[in-house]
Parts: sequence; C-alpha cells; structure tokens
Amino acid sequence: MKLLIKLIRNLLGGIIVLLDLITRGAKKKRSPEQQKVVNEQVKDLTLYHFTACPFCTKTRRAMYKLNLPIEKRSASQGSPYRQELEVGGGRVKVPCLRIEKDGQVEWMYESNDIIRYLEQRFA
Ligand SMILES: N[C@@H](CCC(=O)N[C@@H](CS)C(=O)NCC(=O)O)C(=O)O
Repeated sequence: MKLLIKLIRNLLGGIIVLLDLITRGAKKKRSPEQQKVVNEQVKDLTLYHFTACPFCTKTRRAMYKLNLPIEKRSASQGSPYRQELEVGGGRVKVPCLRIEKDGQVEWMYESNDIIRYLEQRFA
C-alpha cells in the first residue's frame, strides 16, 4: 500500500514536472552585465529539493522565470545532500533554500516564503 502511494505520488509529480516544462514560457531578460551580477549573487544560494515534489516544481519554476541559476541539490533518499539538509536546516523537508550572507547561514523552508524572497530580491 505504501509503495502504491509512493508510485502514484511520483507519477503525479512527474506529470507536474512535465506540465511545468511545457508551460514555463520565457525567462526574465537582463542585460549581460546585469545577468553577470545576478549570477554572482546567486552563488550564495542553494536549493534543496526533490525532482517530483510539486512545491519544489513551483519554486524551480519561479527560479527559472526570474532567470536565477541557483545550484540545486537533491535531498532524495541516498543523496549525500539529504544529511546536509537535515543537519544544517534541522529537518528533511523540501524545498529549502540555503542562504549565505555575511558568513551567516539561513535555511528557508516553505515554497511561498522562498518565492517571495526571490521575487523581492531579483524581480
Ligand atoms: N508547505 C510546504 C510543503 C512542503 C512539503 O510538504 N514537502 C514535502 C515533499 S513534497 C516534504 O518535504 N515532506 C517531508 C516532510 O515534511 O518531512 C511548502 O510549501 O514548501
């Protein structure tokens, strides 16, 4: 039963990923100079995610739309980043954005909070 639920969840997640790919549209356009600055700024950000999680898809979609090449780390079973997320952030829940600023690290959970943060900073 657990396996069936997992299978259905992954299938639905896959469909959502596919729909996102088909409908995501254009990225935000910046001048090459502006994009270079943004590319540098996002080096302090890392997204921990699962491929087939709808909340992660929503967050990745916002990152794509805002043209933010943020490093993504899979937190699925078996990935070394899973433990990194658990130890650093306190729990294995995705999406989670790791924000490094002035030597301080913040682990931001909740897709809506992450998207709001990215839009306020980069839109
Ligand atoms: N309200 C959260 C929901 C996130 C969520 O439920 N993520 C699932 C994967 S789809 C998860 O990490 N579950 C593991 C857990 O909650 O321990 C958001 O919008 O980010």
